[in-house]
Amino acid sequence: MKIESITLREIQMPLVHFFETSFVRIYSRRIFLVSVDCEGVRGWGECVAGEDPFYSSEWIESAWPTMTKYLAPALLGKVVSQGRDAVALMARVRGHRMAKAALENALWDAEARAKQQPLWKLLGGTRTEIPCGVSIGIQDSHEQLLEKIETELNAGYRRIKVKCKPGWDVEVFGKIRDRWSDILLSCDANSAYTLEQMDHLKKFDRFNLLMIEQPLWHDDFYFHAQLQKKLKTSICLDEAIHGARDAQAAIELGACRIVNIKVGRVGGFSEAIAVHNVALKNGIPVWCGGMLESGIGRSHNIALSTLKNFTLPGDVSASRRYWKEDIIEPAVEVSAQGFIKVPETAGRGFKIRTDLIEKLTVRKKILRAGVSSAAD
Ligand code: OSB
Ligand code: MG
Repeated sequence: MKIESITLREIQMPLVHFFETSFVRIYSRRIFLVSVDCEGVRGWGECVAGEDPFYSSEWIESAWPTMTKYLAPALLGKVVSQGRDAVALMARVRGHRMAKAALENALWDAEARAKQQPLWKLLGGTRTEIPCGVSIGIQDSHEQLLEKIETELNAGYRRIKVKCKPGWDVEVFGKIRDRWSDILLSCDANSAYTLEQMDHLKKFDRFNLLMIEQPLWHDDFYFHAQLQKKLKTSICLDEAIHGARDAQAAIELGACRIVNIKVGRVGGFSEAIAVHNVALKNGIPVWCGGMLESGIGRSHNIALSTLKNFTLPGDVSASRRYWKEDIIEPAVEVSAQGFIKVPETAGRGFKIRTDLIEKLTVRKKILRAGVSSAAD
């Protein structure tokens, strides 16, 4: 596949309901899409960087120029036989994993199309349906949160994860457990606590949580390992795991018993598979995290979730929970039993709604092999 051109776009999509974590509340997503054209085959990828550098140092305004100035030029004009080849071509750039992932994944998407194979098979997946959970943000009131949980349980979701922070934690868990004593329940702190709050964090053990996700600093394993020794509840790392070596180090240190894999956070499908394999070898279950993706990133998350060690329900849920209209067809749907059926068709398995994307586009740049472009 010769990489002839790369198109970058920003589309803006309002969320059906605001999403609040311990670090920000957002009402709308600025979504960064890339498409790569390789001799008549087009692959799509989504850069999951946020609106602000709050979840990670990467954000949409760092990803865009990194892509135009370094990553796209490293790929344009090159001939690759598989998506995986993008990794070496972009290796000179340090970090910027979400930007790299968008391009690498777009090439896997193209490769699957070119080989007339489902993307998930190309990734080495085996599952025909994937179990789904939901991530529920911090709400304006406890009542509003309980109502949301009820709606999602009625829709069939198999695990409820609630965002938490000091002041929105044990009281909330208590109210949830009073009403639903035996559902699979977990929490995600997005680094809202420090080790000084050890005694407080120990209270989480009363609620039979499946896990507590990234309670401490975003870049730490060492102190998570100290905390894990004192907690009955399993720690799951999200922010701190940037690749397979991190996963191995964290697991060997005892910093977590579960790993959240986000393909953007680790830099693309190749590294996501490597993290999955390290966890599998060490008997650590994984699940697929989400970044409020449009249908393109969502379809890639579905494909990734078909790998063997994705044994826990992920944060991959129906399009309608986020968007009035998704940019893929059909939209992602979840069965009444809480599963997404994995598409059997070649490629990502969902069609792109090109007209809708065009309508939502607020910024677009086409980069071609052999044509140098001024940075913007
Ligand atoms: O920590 O998992 C997280 C969204 C944005 C940033 C970080 C996180 C999240 C989510 C949303 O929890 C999961 C989803 O896409 O539904
Ligand atoms: Mg998380």
